[in-house]
Amino acid sequence: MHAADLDALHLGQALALARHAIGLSEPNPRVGCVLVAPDGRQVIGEGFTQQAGGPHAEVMALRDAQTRAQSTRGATAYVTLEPCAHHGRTPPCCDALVAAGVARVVAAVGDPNPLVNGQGMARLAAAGIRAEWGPAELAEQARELNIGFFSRMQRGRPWVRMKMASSLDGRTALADGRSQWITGAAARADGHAWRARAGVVLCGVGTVLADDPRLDVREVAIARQPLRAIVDTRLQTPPQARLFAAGGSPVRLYTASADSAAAQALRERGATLVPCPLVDGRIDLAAVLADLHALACNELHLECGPTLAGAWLQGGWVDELLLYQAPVLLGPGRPLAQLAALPGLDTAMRWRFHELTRVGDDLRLRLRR
Ligand code: AOF
Ligand code: ZN
Repeated sequence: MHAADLDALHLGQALALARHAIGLSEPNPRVGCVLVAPDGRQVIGEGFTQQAGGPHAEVMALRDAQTRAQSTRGATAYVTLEPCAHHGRTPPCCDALVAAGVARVVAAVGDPNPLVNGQGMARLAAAGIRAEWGPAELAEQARELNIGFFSRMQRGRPWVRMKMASSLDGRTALADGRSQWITGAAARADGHAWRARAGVVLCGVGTVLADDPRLDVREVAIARQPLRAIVDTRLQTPPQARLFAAGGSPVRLYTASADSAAAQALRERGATLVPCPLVDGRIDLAAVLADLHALACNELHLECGPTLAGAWLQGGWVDELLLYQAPVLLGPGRPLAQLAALPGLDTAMRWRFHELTRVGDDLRLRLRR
């Protein structure tokens, strides 16, 4: 095998490791690291990012090499993100790689964190390490895996993914609101896996009143539950809602009326109330995103009814649609989103298919602008 193929192979292995950090490392990026002996072939250490505040991928891989009694002198480190050069909650990975005598580092993509951003590679080079970038297609995959982290660092807001489930004719429920179940069990479990990777799962008070959801992750094993958030302009969330059942993750309520008796009752149930400005009588979604950014949310997972879904869409805030479509026709029923009538087709909000997969008997469509 040629050296370039070996690089692609090992960086690919590092990327596979990085996927193990999904639902674990947030708000830190999902990063994987593979250490390879000077012969360029033997893998001597593997690691991926742990819980925030815990060790980064490189440190885990170096520890793994130690456990396997392998020398890291002259080794190559394949990392899916430029190693950090800053003192955050943990010391710089660059320093750990230098101290371990690593001769070469191949990174998939630069760290968009302004505290790192190029300085990691520069610091490695200054220490005499050959610091190189891997192949372009792996850069794209490493970036894609951390699309929320890149969004937070580069755009100052979370990546907004809206989950929906509909019939073939685009209905999310019968006219009377009944919606259990349009899609099958496999699609519902898949939806939970997407919840699990989010920093925050959000719905509107309409959904709370109609479905009394828990908004937690149940169908898949996870290391941490995402935060939960409700957009509730007039504070109609009942204090008895299942959201507040013991043992759940924190709940944030975005509201215009944070000082009423209702507010006090909800605070007593453990909710955090976030007063927000109104735009045309509705919570300003830009303020919601700003609050979630301040909480270091990388990926925001929306599961809204048609009114709130329409507001997110018409505000232009939705980066990705995650649409499960069941092979069923419902006739009259509720639409995916309440949208204003168009003056003509040329003004329609157009999406492109990003990924299409069959999940059980349903289709999973991922779309982006
Ligand atoms: C790496 N390897 O595996 C990850 C990195 O507060 P800290 O110390 O955990 O630092 C968090 C920052 O470190 C994070 O914002 C990102 O820039 C970088 N993440 N870096 O070298 C890793 N997860
Ligand atoms: Zn690091």
